Amino acid sequence: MPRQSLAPSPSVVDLGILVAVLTEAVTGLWSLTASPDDGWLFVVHGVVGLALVVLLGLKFWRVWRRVTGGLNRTIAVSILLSVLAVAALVTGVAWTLGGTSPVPGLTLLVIHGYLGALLLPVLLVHLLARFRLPDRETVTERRNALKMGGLLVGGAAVWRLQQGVANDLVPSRRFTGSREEGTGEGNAFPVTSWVADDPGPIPVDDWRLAVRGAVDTPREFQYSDLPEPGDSTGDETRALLDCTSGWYSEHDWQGVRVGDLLDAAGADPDADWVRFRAVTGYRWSLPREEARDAVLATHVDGERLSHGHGFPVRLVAPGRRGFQWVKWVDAVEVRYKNDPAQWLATLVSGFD
Ligand SMILES: Nc1nc2c(c(=O)[nH]1)N[C@H]1C(S)=C(S)[C@@H](COP(=O)(O)O)O[C@H]1N2
Ligand SMILES: [Mo]
Repeated sequence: MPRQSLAPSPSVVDLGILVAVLTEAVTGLWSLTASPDDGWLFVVHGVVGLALVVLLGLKFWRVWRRVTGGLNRTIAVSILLSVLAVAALVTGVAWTLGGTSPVPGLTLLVIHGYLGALLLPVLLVHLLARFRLPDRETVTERRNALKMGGLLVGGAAVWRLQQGVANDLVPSRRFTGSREEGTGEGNAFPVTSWVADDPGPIPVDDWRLAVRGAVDTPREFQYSDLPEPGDSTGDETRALLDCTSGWYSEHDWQGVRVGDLLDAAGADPDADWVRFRAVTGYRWSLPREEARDAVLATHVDGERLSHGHGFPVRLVAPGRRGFQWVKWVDAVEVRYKNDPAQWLATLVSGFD
C-alpha cells in the first residue's frame, strides 16, 4: 500500500470511486452493442477498471478498522458492496487473461456483467446512507488533481502491459475480449440464445418468408424459392459473429441479399428501417441502407444451417454484435420508424 501521503484526500478517493464505477457501468453496458468502430469503449473500461483497483485499495486501507468495530446495517451493505466490487474486478481481469469459469454455461465475462449489474443497486443503498459531497477546494486542489491524473496514467500503463500478456495467453482475443470458436468450420460453432429463445425445429414445408410493411407488393417466399449456394441470384458474404458472452466465429454465409428481397417487394424509399422477425417474436431492426447489404443466410461455409443456428434462415449483420443476428426469421418488415421495444422482445422472447 502506498503511504497515505501519496494518496489523494479521502473525499477525493471516494468521489473518484463513484465516477469510476459509473464509467464502468456506462462503458460496460454500451460495449454490448459496440460496433468495430467503438474499440475505445473497451480501452476506457479497462484503464478505469485498473485505476479502480488502486482507489478501492486506498479506501479499504482507510476503512477496514470500522468493520472490525462491529456490524450494523450500513456496514453490512458496505461489506456486500466491497465483495461485489472485488469479484467484478477479479472476474474482469481474469477473463482478459484467459481465465475460465467455474460455473458451467456461464463465461467469466457473463459473470462479470452480472456482478456489475448487481453492484449498482447496492451502491445506491450505500450512497443513500453515506454520500457526502466533497468540498470544492479539496477536489480541485492541485496535488489531488495531480494524484488522480497519475492514477489514470498508471492505469493506462498497466492496461498496456496487461494487453500484451493477454494477447500472448489468448492469441485469438478480439478487442471486445471475445475468443475464437469454430471459424470456417460450418455449423461447428457455439449455439447461443440471448435469454430464453429456443423454438422447436421448424417444418420447412409450412415455413414462409414474408416481406411486408411499407412495400408496394407484399411477398411470400418458400424455402425452395431461395437461392442455393453458388446460384447467380444468391449472395455470399464473409462476416464475423461476436457474441457478448465472449466468443466469436467468422464464416462465409450464403443466402439471399436483403436488398434483393426489398426490391422484389418494392420497398418505399422513404421507409428508413427494416425489421427482422423470428418465428418466436424475437426481432431486430437495421437502418435501410445497412439492411440492404445484409444477408438472410440459408447456409454457413456451404453447409445448410443447422436448427440451432437458425434454419431455415438467419440474419447475417456484419459489424453488429451477435444478439442482433436474428435466427429462425420468418418476416422482413419495412418500416418508417425504429422499434425501441425490440430490446424488450429480445429479453422476454421464449418465456410463455
Ligand atoms: N431468434 C433468436 N435469434 C438470436 C438469438 C435468440 O435468442 N433468438 N440469440 C442471438 C445471440 S445472443 C447470438 S450471439 C447469436 C448466436 O448465433 P448462433 O446460435 O448461431 O451461434 O444469435 C442471435 N440470434
Ligand atoms: Mo450472444
